[in-house]
Amino acid sequence: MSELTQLDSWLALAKHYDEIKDVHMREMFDADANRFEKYSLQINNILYDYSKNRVTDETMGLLLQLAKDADVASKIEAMFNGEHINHTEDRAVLHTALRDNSSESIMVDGIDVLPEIKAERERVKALAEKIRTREWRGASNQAITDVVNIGIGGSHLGPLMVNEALRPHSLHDLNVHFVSNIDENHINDTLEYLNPETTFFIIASKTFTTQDTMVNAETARQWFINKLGSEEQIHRHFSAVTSNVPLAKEFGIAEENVFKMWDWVGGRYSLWSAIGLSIVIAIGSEAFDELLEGAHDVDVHFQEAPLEKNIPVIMALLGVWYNNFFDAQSMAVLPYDQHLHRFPAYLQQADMESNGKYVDMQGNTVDYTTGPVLFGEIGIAGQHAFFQLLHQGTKLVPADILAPVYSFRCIARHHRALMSNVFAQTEALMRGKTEDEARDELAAEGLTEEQIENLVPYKVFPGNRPTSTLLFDTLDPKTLGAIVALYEHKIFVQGVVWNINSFDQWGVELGKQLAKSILHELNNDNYINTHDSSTNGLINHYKKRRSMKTGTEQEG
Ligand code: G6Q
Repeated sequence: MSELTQLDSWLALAKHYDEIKDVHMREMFDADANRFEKYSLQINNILYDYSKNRVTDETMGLLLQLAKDADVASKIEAMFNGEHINHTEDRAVLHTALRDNSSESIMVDGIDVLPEIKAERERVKALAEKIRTREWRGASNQAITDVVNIGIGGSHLGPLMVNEALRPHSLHDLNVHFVSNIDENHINDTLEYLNPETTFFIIASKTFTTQDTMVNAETARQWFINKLGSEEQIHRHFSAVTSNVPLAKEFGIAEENVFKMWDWVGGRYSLWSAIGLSIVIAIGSEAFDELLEGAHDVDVHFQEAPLEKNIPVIMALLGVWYNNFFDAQSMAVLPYDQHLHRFPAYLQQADMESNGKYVDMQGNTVDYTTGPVLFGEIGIAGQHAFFQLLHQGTKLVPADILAPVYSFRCIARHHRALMSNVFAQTEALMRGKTEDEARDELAAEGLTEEQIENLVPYKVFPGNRPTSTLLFDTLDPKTLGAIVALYEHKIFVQGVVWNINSFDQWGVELGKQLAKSILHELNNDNYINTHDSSTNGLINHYKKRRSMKTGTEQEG
């Protein structure tokens, strides 16, 4: 049995769960007029309301005791101190250093990394500003109108999410595109309308060996050369962000256009590094600094706030409460700000790649569940799609709701209607609708007794479905930086409680390995029998159908 499940606080939580599992949040709100004041916290202009969760003072006390027993405070210190907490890759985890403008030095393996971080950031800003101000000239002395970021996973989702989120803060006559899929449609659809003379590519790859990115990068390079008839101008149109500088140079990218990242920055935590080049080009250096500043404010809060007032810690503990005691398998992230439409996808990687693990820090199989299945969508869209299951399904799906007090243009008619939905959903999920309430409503509509009895079961909402709400003034760069950092640290704290390494990702390797060997098998039309019957069958069917199309397939 694991140490975790033997902790007094864990055992006490299990007992407490039995006592509280049938208590309705309606009763909790009725019993305590100060529930909102008690269970809400604020950082900068972000209000975190967690009062609509199935917790009491006793629950919170036990969860905080669990955090203490799991040594959360010293683990936080270890991360910020540059200890090699990513033990399977023997690396420090210091994305926080990338947004730290106040420390005098940050040591990693005996070296102060701050000067290098700052120098690299200045290089990124210098290039970005040249492109933004049109000083940077492309092949025929034209200014850049389109930037294409080629990357995948952590080298894609963060910059994409931020670029979408900060769209109102971006230059409107400079388009930023993202290509990640090795499916040729992605790059072809993107390049189709672009002019090579005004297009600038960023090859974003920490390793510079990722198949998807390298195949797309090569296609982009060929497209550029074919269109312009020579390789000469590549240095004006291609840049790279990587920790593998030699490979980027070998690809043909001029050294002055290669930006460095470090092994202590994990891919899914890298948007703060030069991987954010596309962000700086879009929103400019000052706004990028604000993004970093917002994240840094949260870093300071995370290090200094006592556990009971520490927002990422509370977010994490609530997740543990539902995951491990209520046996909730999933969690929903529901932004009500259109510009956060890629936030659920971004967070899905951040959370599921970090905490989707069954082996603990000592190499043992855990005997408790870890990271939830995270999904989400713009809240309003979700309301007309999967919210049915949230309200009346058989599964408990705790949800985070994110919403702005005012939107960018602030058209009151739109925004008030939007916000009425935010407040209504959290209330509906919490309160539900009782049988009596449903009956009264149907009676008021003039239905007969018989009609009412037939319909009532379907009109009841059990409620007691937890939501936490992040209500922020508006989605400016600083606020976005803070929101992202809150989630990064939440994920880390959960990893600490579950005693897993949130910073490696061995689970993505097996598929990659097999794809490599299968790729060789696809290079000819011979039928194969080296796999299980399903995989053989699928591959052979593909080869048969493909050969019927011979002549249309192109090598390249
Ligand atoms: C993130 C993962 C993974 C990685 C991609 C791209 O934490 O490590 O998503 O970011 O596989 O890797 P490269 O940047 O090396 O191409």
